[in-house]
This record gives sequence, structure tokens and C-alpha cells, in this order.
Amino acid sequence: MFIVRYARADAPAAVGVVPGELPGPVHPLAEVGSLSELLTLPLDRVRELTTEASTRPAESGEVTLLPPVDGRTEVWASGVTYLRSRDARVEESSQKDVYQKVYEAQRPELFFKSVAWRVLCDGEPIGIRSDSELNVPEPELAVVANAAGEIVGYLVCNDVSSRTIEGENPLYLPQAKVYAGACSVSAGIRVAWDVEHAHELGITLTIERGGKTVFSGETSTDQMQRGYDDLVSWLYRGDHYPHGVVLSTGTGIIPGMEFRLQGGDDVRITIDQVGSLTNRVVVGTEPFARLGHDDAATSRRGMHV
Ligand code: DO4
Ligand code: MG
Repeated sequence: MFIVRYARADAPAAVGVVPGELPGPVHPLAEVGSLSELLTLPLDRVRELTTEASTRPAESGEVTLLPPVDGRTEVWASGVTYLRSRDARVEESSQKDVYQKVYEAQRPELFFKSVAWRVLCDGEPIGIRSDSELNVPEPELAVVANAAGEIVGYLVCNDVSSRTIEGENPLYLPQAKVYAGACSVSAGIRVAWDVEHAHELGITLTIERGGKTVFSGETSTDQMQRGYDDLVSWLYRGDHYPHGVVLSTGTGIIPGMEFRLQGGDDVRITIDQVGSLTNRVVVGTEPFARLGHDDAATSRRGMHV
């Protein structure tokens, strides 16, 4: 089962569940007005409400799936959780030492990634900065935790990043990670109780240019050297997240230094049991100027069901 946020014609965004695979019929979860409200609740209650919702009739008209992050829920990310990520940073950075140290340290690297209203969804464009030459998608499993820090479910996340900017100086990390179009997630939260062996999920990344594959790679979450609950607990040491949080768990696939993501590239990420995420790359801030001006989100080009 997936928990989704969706729009219908002339109606505000609503929360629902898709009992089977995505895209599929959406059953309304009318007890809550937003996903961030759902994430205020304990895991048992979320499970009860979503299971009940799945037995009710589905929406009859066409709906558009929206990014499953809203309100005051923030997106955070962790870094250098896979050996491949450590090695890639050491190669790109002028300050190699910091990446070696953080890979081995008890305290993980955690950074803020996005407010909810800037998050993009399956089918929407993602962005690269016009002042950065070397950019990559970062295919990552994200956990969705509630206010109590319990893992409610999982998303596919693309932590789109500038290697040029972070490589120049690690203090530029926020500019390399937080900019227009840098955060995209799959259209539905796969509920945690449906996912078997969450630490053994296959992840793939494919990048197509003009219909041809220019990069493909794969890994598994079994290559990650930290636990999901551990990452969440480090985040919750520093603050309260009353409307829950999305925490992306780091990338294990990074193309070589010669690879440059370009406008028009199609990036597709899949994670076993969790879903898929496809976005076309655009350059600069202009394509994202609409975000924040359409709060009802009905004009967004997400996935139609
Ligand atoms: O500081 C580096 C960021 C690392 C990252 O985003 C990752 O490993 O996924
Ligand atoms: Mg990352």
C-alpha cells in the first residue's frame, strides 16, 4: 500500500491510499487534511487509518498525484553513507579528509534539503544550476518518519547535486544541495509494514539522452553502512519534527567525474518494493518560478491516475 497526496479538478489537495501498485485507484483518507497532519500520529494509528481507508470506495474522477510532502514537513538528507559516495567525494573535493572522517565517524553527515513546497514529484522537471558545470542525480532511499521518529514508510528520492560547487569547498554544501529543482521524490509513500528486508533493496539509476542510455548503475541498500533508525535518531537529537520528516539516506551510485548531467536528460530511479521516479532535467531557476504560487497544487504536472 502507498500513501499519496492528490488533486482533483477544482478541489484542494487531499490524502489517500493506493492499495496496489502505483499508479492505481486512490481511496480517500478523509480523517486527515494533509500528510503532515497524518505524520503527527503514532505509527499504530497511521496503520489503522490507512488500512480502513483502503476498504472504502476509490475516487471516481481523474486525479493527479502530487509530491507526498506538505505543510511543515521538511526534507533532510544524509551523506557519505556508502563507500562509493565517500570515494567520489574524495576524488572531487579539494578537502578530501572531511569525507574520509565522516564515513567512519559515529555522527553522520545530515543536511537540510528542502521545504515541502519546493519538492518535485514523479513526472515533473528537476533542475541543475546554470553556474555549475558538473552535476549529478543522486538516487536514494528516503525514510518518512512521524513526529515520534517512527518510520512510517519509504520513498525514492533524487538528491540532485552540483559536484563543481561542493568540490570547490565543502562549506558550499548548501549551494550544491539546495536550489531550484534539486529535490524530487516518488509519488507515493510505500508503507513500512509492507516492505520486507528494507536493508536489502536493489536501487537502479538510468540516464537517457535523446533516447539513448548514457549512464546506468545499480547498488543495494545492503551497501549502506548506517541504519535507518540510527540516522533518524541523530536527526531527532537536535530538534522536534512535529509534522514528521523525510530523511534521504545517501547515494551509492555516482557516475564518474567525466559525466555531466545535461538539460533534456531523462533520469529514472527504481528501488525494489518502493517505486520509481522519472524526471527530465532543465537548467536554471526559471522553470521552477511557478512553485509557491499554486498552493492548491492543482496546476502541477504530476502523475495522472
Ligand atoms: O557531502 C556530501 C554529500 C553526500 C551525499 O549527498 C550522499 O552521499 O548522498
Ligand atoms: Mg546525496
